[in-house]
Amino acid sequence: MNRERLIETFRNIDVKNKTAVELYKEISSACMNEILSEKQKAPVRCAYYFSVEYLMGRMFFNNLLALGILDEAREIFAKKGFDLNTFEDVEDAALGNGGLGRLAACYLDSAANLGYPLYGFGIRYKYGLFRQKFVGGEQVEEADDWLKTWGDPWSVRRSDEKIEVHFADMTVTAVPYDMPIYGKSVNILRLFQAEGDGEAEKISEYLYPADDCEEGKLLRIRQEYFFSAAAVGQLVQKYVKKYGKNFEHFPEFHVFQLNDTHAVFAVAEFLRLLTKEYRLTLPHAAEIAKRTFNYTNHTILPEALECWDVTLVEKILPEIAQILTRLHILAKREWDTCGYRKAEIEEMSIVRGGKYSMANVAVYISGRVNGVAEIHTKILKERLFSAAYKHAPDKLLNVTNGVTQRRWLLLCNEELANFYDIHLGHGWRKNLQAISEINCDDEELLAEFAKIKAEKKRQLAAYIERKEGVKLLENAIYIAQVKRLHEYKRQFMTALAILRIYFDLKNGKLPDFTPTVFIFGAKAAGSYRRAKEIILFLNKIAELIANDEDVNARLQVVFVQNYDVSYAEKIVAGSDVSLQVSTAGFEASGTGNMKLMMNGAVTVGTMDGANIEIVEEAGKENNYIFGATVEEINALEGVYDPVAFAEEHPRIKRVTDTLTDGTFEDKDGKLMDLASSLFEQTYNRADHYYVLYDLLPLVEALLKVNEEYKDKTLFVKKQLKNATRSAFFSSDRAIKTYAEKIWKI
Ligand code: 26Q
Repeated sequence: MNRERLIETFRNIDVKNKTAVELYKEISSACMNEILSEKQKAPVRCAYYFSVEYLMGRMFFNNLLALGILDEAREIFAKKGFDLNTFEDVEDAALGNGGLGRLAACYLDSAANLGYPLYGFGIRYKYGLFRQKFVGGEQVEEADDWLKTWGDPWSVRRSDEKIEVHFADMTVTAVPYDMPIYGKSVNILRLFQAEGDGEAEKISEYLYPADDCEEGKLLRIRQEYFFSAAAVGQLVQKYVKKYGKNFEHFPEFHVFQLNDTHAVFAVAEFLRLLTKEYRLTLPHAAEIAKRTFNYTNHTILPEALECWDVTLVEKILPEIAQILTRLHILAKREWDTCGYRKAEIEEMSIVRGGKYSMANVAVYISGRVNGVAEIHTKILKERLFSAAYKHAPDKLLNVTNGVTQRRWLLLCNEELANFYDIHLGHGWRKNLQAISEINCDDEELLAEFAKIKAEKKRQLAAYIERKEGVKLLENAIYIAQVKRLHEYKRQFMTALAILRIYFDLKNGKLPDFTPTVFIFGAKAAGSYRRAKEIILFLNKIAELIANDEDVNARLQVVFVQNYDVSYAEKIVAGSDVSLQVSTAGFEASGTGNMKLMMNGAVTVGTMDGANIEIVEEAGKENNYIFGATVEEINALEGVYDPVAFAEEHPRIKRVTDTLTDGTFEDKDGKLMDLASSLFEQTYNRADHYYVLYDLLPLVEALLKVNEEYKDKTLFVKKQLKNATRSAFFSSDRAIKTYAEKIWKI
């Protein structure tokens, strides 16, 4: 890319009489021209990332940063009287639900920046993750028409590379849109759009807003097969053109990474092509697939493990169903000859109870299967995939997640980046590990860091005031819990903890309480009733506290609307404390925890997911760990009685009573339902996620934070320790691990 030429183009752009949208398109196109002019050596061996979600966020600032031209562009346009920050209104590319989709985006960023040939495949949804509004405290969803206003200047439509995908009842054209990912190498995210008659186009219309829960099966299967088949079809076609029909060498040039089971149909399509079109035997084709595919698991929640009815798949994809059933028989035969026990074979089977277990397909065919944090991988080995692990221990490995410091530090916290520049030079920008050399005992550095945090908090408060019309308390501790809304993430427990603190404040039990603001951001899947009730409950608590003169100068709750990547950028930079309070064993990793840490928030968290590794790096003494461990949770199973537990603990009962005693208006019984989730067997056991069990320990941890925060130097030191010990959680480290241990690229 020719920097001088791009700067010249910027200088020549006339800003007068142009709308922001016109300017956005013009500047973006100028950058795209440079990016696309880059000559790429075609690498021999490439990795391909198959993901049904990519939560890219806003591309503009990220791309200008990658081009090394962001500061200069700001200056050039400022001189012309145009503030580039205007583009903070550009909509996010929100083609993902949460962690798994954002992880894919971070990984693409890191691979390009490190020069690894990693290409992404996915779906170009017309509507991304819904936009969220609150009406009367309740979530209302609106379609995310993300292309409408600002368009998509960062992608190129490639009609010349379209490919047909066949279903029993329709044929769909998959048209690629290529989004270059600029770095040391220019990689590509290829998203397919479904075209054809009305029914066909529906396939790429909506992102499934279901996080960890099963719904809308038929369309979901169509989506998964649609992009998997398009991607595999193209790669196989290109290979045959170049190297002929001997597939022996296919795995030397291709390595596939399945981002959870959502693209497991790629396995079936690959086998279908090799057997039906190129006449290989199934065992032979499977042997080649085994050298090509790998699988990352992101969740152990049973309701999120994809199992598709055999009859359903047979109906729209008969050949694929046939392949999967034959694969089932082949795998069984293999396990039989290798002496697997009957129970093990049952556990690992591809067809189970009339359904295809997509995870079992993935585990059988993959060379490597990985979990996303140490504890999660351990659970995969001991529970979910124990039989596979016993017979092939090397198949399972851990790659702890990471986040890109380019978006989650350089872009969102320029002030902290400058601080590192001043004290370390620029080396840390290429090798994040260098930030650990900051001396956290140096009082001047602590004072500087404290100033930066204060500034980021001020910016966050201004942003929230603009977006929500709520003025945050000043000189308060900012505590953030931002993530998808789910029972296992226990926003509900935080709500009850806040009520506990509220009552203690009212009763005069906390005379020295430091003012505290709880900031929540979360979307609930549209069909997830209980998650929506938790949002309502939190909004009611926010209102109760805001209207109570006794406490509202010391305690505040704000639930921001439409939490997304861009909102996250503000919140992670402007928070003091990161809440990561999932029931131990349930959060595979978490990545928001890493983003907040990187920006110097201390963690109040359970020993779950990557929290464990976070406190290993930053020191337990610099964080606030509380609650039951996985072992303790396991021991409670069948013994724990939440009704008795609440009776024994009046401090708990007082707050759970608010759900039913008229503290809040509850005409339609939504809060009543929340109470039922704690005390009655519903679709889960009573208090399935041990909300009450960990509640008082959470309150204690929060009060400890509140106390320690008063000693500014002590607290800031903890924060700086966290920020400067976060290098391990860079996605650069994670991608290097994938490249070395799995992809061999
Ligand atoms: C399943 C069946 C049918 C329809 C949809 C789904 C479905 C959709 C989305 C299942 C799971 C998801 C998303 C899972 C996810 O985001 N998991 C998160 O992945 C992160 C990256 O590894 C982890 O950090 C989080 O801990 C994990 O929750």
